[in-house]
Amino acid sequence: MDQLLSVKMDTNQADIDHRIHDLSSEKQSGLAWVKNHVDKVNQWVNDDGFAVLRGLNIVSSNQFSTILETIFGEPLSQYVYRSSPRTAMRNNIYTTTEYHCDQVILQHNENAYSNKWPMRMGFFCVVPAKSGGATPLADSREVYQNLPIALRDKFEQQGVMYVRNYGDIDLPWQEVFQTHSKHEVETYCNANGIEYEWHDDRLQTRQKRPAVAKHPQTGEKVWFNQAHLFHASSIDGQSSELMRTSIGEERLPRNAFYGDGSAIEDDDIQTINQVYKDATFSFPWHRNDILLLDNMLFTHGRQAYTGTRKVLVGMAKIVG
Ligand SMILES: O=C(O)CCC(=O)C(=O)O
Repeated sequence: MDQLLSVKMDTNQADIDHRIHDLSSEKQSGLAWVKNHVDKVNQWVNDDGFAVLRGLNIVSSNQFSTILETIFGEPLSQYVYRSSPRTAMRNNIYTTTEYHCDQVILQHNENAYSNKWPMRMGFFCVVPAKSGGATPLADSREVYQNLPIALRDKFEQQGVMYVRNYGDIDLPWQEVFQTHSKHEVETYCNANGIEYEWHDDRLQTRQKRPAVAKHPQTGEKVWFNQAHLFHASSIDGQSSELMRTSIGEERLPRNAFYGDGSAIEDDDIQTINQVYKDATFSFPWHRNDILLLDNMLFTHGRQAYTGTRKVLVGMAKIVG
């Protein structure tokens, strides 16, 4: 156990303000400041679960990349088994998920559907949206604590089975696995506990993962899965019902079941989404803000927005 135990539930405005570090009066470049304060910045993230560095002088995504590597060490270099469209920039930096601006991205811990995930994430606001477009956060311990116990227990006992069908609707397998070789896909799946089935050029994968994890430093339980994001009922608006009836639950681009393959009720997903909603808080992005995140303690998402918005992301400290 360590200092993270001091983070309390129900994050309020004062807690958020306390984690926004205004560095605009610093005379050095952003990179020089970070190089001189690596321990302090890591301590902020360790103590508080996230930190916003505001007002640093950063001029490029390359500088952001170096800043992130200076703080967190070796970055994730190739984002394999991804679940959303994003563009790779230089030096291990990616755009955040490129969904249409009118779409909300539900809260999630990055890669919580996988057996490998980054412990640390860094977001960099190049251009804030005209309106909306925050990256809301929620405490995964709070989500775990606030779920109805019977539902939580069922998930905890069963785990989650993620079923993905790659192709026309969702990302093609070549993009998800970052290769055009079926053999390489199979090698990745075999090494990572993913079952796979080819139907000519179409691929279906299944992976069973726990729904709850223990934070390696604090020992606290966190709700750590993406059942609500993968579940058929989460497909956008009216298309949900149409796709479920026309394609069938098994062939949807993505879906989530209990670990034994049985269905998760729509109402239970709604309950989970409500608990996330109640735990979610946000701060408005300023140009050049850097958000540093413990990906197991806090989920992130995205509000809908207007205007041109550009937020980049890098990941590090891969575990699993
Ligand atoms: O654009 C953002 O702020 C976050 C998007 C997101 O959830 C992601 O890329 O995983």
